[in-house]
Amino acid sequence: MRIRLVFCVILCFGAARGASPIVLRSRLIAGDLKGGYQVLATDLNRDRRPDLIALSSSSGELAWFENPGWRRHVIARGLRGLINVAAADLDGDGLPELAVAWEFSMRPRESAGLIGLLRAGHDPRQPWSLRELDRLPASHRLRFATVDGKPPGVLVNAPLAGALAEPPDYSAPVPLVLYRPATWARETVSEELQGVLHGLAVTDWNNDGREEILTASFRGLDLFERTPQGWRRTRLADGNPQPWPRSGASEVAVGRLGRTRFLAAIEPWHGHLLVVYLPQADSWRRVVLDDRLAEGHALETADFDGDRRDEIVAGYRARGGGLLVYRAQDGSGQRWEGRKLESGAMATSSCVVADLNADRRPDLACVGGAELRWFENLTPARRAPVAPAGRAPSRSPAQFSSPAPQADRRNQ
Ligand SMILES: [Ca+2]
Ligand SMILES: [Ca+2]
Ligand SMILES: [Ca+2]
Ligand SMILES: [Ca+2]
Repeated sequence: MRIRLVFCVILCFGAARGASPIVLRSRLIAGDLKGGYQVLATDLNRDRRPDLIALSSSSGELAWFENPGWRRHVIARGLRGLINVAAADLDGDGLPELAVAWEFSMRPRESAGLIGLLRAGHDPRQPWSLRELDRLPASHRLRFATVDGKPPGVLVNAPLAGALAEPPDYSAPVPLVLYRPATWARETVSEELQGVLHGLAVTDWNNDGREEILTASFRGLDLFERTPQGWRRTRLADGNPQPWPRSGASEVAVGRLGRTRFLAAIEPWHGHLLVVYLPQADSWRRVVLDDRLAEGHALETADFDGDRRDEIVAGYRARGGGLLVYRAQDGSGQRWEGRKLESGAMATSSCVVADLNADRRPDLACVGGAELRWFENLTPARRAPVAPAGRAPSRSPAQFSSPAPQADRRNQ
């Protein structure tokens, strides 16, 4: 299903059908990044307001921007092939430590895949100290996950592909590993995936208080759950039905429509499709929302208008780039309306949702190319639909809390 896109300087949709308009006002934080690749929200000055970390691949610079005012401080620079960062407060002092991956290459044989830990000194505005933890070729996505139910959890590392894999097919098993902060010894979660593993997300999938791992790869969407017998993999969906290497998925995110969970995906690798998966019996029904992304790379879900239905944010990098927000037209999730948020000016690589203006409602920040922007959520509060009898309401705007001091782990 191809959807019609409507351009707005300020995102304003829903007005035509009488719903509260969504207003996400774009504000430029930095316009001089070199290869802006990832944005992360976490509190780095202990004021309980999330600050923003921007990772620039071309310059190998990690900088943080102090909220509000967005004053810039360099954490580290000159990290060649810098590709990912994740935050967790490992020592409980209220200030996150940062795991980073650098020496990345799209050719795993040429990638040392360094993993390191950055710690602030007594002033986080000064450069941080870096300690190397591991080398695993093509290390690419890092997330902290409370797989045992206790913070700060473990560090999950998903390399892009196996050490001996060669483009364009990358036909080799790709490892999924983790490190426990006590020793940082590498543990294998799985070697069952193959090809390119591009998307990594963590979520408490089964509501047991422990986080599970979701991946998006040439094989599709997979769930990894820790059991007494070890890690168990479940294939949730095959992703794009085209042949390898156009198979599978590139990004994955979890959203909710009331109490109904859905999955959002960008397919295939760096793909042109935005897809949602809706639950049906024991499987997931695939609905293509848009086929006009160009190198889709950023994916987030958040309830911006407070109707207890998550919207989907998708960003792409090629053809000048773009950033879109999609809203479900009803609780079934079968019909969505998408609008452009940035009119092609931003080659979006990564977005993150966090309450950046301390009004207890989600805002958005995105990075790509030279730009880091935040989008202030100025949407009027919208009455949530009445939940069916016996069903508890999902998260409301008033319940939305900032991720400080822990990082917002979604879609880094
Ligand atoms: Ca702060
Ligand atoms: Ca700390
Ligand atoms: Ca909503
Ligand atoms: Ca807010």
